[in-house]
Amino acid sequence: MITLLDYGAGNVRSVVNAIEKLGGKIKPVTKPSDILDAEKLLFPGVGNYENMIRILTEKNYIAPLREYLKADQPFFGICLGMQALFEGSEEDVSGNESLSMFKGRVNRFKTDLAVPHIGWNGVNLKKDSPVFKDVLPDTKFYFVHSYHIVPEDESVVLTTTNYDYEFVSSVQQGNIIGTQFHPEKSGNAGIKLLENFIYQKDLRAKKAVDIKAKGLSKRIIACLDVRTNDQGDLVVTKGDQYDVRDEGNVRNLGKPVELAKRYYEEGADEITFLNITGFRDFPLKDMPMIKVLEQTSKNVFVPLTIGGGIRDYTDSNGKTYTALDVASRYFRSGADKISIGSDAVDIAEQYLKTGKKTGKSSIEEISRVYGNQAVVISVDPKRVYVNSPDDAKKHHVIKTQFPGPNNEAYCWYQCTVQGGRKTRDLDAVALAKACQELGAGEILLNCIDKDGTNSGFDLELINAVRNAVCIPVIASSGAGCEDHFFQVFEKTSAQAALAAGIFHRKEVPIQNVKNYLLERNIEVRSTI
Ligand code: 1PR
Repeated sequence: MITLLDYGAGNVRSVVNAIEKLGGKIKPVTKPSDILDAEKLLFPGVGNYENMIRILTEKNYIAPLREYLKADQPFFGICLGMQALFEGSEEDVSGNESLSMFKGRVNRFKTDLAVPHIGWNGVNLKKDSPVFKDVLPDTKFYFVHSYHIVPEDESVVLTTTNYDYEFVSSVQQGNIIGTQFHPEKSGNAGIKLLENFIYQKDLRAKKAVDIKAKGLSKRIIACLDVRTNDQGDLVVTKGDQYDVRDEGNVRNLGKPVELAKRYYEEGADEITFLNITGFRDFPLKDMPMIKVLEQTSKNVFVPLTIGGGIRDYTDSNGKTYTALDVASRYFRSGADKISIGSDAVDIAEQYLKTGKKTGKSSIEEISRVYGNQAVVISVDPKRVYVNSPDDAKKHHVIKTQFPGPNNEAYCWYQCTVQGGRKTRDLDAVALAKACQELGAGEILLNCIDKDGTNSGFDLELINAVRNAVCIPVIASSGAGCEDHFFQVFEKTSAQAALAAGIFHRKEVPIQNVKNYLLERNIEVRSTI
């Protein structure tokens, strides 16, 4: 019996699914005394530190948690659930009192590398802990965070991880364990860790060790564009430059839940669902997408992103739902990140016009509650060719190696909304920068000209956006063979590459992409 401390901010469904898959039973904490009654306590924390401490305080959980920890009862804190063990965080401007079990604080990454630190990274093991029993030394785990702990007492360090510098990625003292990474999102290795926590009788580490690991991987993401076809079935489809119809019919490349499971088993590092007609309908009415997430998260233990239709909405009865309501529903259904497309363009335009943050946009509200790392901006740009930068003075113009139809030597990338149906007077670089300032944590960078063409990623676009922001960029659109992934990682600093068509049509297995990259010394997570 595992007692689960869910304070209501974030995706705990994956943790629950993982425990249940392992044969464990979950008892949720509903009142302070449940904490003291726990045999083993699991505390997954996602989102914003200040928000977490505020809720723990309001619910009167701080005192019983301290008592439980002081008694050295089995405890597993994940991400914020581990950070809460320390004395406070830079993320908490109000300076609330934390659990203060361990001396030390939580600081923001100080690095020129992309923050949040998102992706699969190795852990250098410092203690021979039963929690790591049968977990291979060169395993990678999934991280997603902008802050890391800085313990004062080195003896609590269980693992460290390298991201520009070495930071502490997990701690253990007696039966109290905390990881910065997410075991519930770390595939088989993470599930093994949770299994050890559940079933090992004695969790205490026996001796010190010093096992070194490799660094952060480039991520390979499988993307599923989902919509209802003319027969009313929810299908995975794929467009040619966003046109998903073939001889008038919506292409049907499979069922979302089945395909997602297949990609997980084949080694995808993340899975993204895009509800491509979400801009038309209210997504909370579109229950199939919620079911897709719920069912997928039962068997898929890597991060799940969902996009399409995330915006404020007023229904026919005049009831208003905020984008935060929509996102919350998706997080509760198993999503780890939400992706905003059309609404981000409106928000950025408004922000660039007024120069003011309203605090009320979907980007700001969702990142405030769930953290920046949970907010992805999906950009759908098209090339606009010009003869000279003077022809598009307002925009970020680049000199292109691929001149336009009339031999134009320059281009800029025009943002579109509603799946490329409407264009706006805003360029992709300006959009990405504005969204980063408003609190977005990652950019999913599509390119309509390249999408579905199998001709390779638009490296010029990726470099332009990547050089303008410090949040991670996912390169998307155009992958046609293994070498295109190598090119994108060799010639740009994109942190991840996403593909759809080649995976759906089984033209290139995910593992072939990874092998190809490994042979060329690009760090990726190997799943064999
Ligand atoms: O605007 O917030 O409702 O979100 C709608 C979302 O749906 C956006 O993320 C937008 O990119 C996406 N979308 C809308 N229409 C289409 C379409 O194809 N007709 N799909 C669409 C965009 C982009 C990728 C694609 C990759 C890789 N698809 O997911 O699958 O580019 O493709 P490839 O490897 O086959 O080249 P909102």
